[in-house]
Amino acid sequence: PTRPRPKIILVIGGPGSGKGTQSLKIAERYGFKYISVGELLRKKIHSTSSNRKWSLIAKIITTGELAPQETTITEIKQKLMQIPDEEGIVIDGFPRDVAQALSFEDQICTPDLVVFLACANQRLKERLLKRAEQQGRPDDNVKATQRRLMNFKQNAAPLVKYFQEKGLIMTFDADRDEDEVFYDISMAVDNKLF
Ligand code: UP5
Ligand code: MG
Repeated sequence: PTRPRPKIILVIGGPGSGKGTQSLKIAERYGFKYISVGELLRKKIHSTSSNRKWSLIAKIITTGELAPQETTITEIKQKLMQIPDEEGIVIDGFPRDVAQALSFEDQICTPDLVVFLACANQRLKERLLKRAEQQGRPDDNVKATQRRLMNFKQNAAPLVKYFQEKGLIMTFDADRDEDEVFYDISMAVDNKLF
């Protein structure tokens, strides 16, 4: 018998929409492997500090812009190769735009489900500000946060439309308590994937 195809869930949404929070809950409930693409890039930057290409990418990310698409996809591919075929996977924070979505499909696969966390801009700002006070990622400064929000605003509508036309996306109101958000996501995943 052929092996079961791994289930792949992509989680997208604005900065601070709860992608990390909800992806980890998905991973825990369904026993999926968790990949945060932002984290993947940040780790790579730390482990290759003297490398020219990666210092440039560090600068890009610190200002809130997107890393080059091919580099990002190469990193994702490498990570996926370490995961056994039969394991489900939840990918946090990818794709960021339609070009990346096309490239993912082309080079990797069609996802089984795209979870879109919809949240008001003002709420995103509040959450990022709060997190910046507690931990502070290099891109949690005021300027970079504005860029991240702007980029998201620019790219989100076409990206959501793209996945809508493929019947792959489900939108969740992420402007609620995180457990309420997850309850709805888990109902949807139960129905669509199991
Ligand atoms: N929080 C979460 N849910 C809440 C809720 N329901 N109610 C109240 N509070 C809630 O949550 C953010 C904060 O809000 C936390 O403090 C949390 O407790 C609270 P989190 O789950 O961290 O949200 P998330 O959407 O993951 O926010 P994050 O800041 O990580 O989003 P970004 O999209 O900015 O970050 P990411 O790591 O994905 O990307 C970072 C950068 O990497 C990008 O800007 C880009 O430069 C680069 N990148 C690429 O170039 N390409 C990629 O494909 C991916 C990343
Ligand atoms: Mg995150």
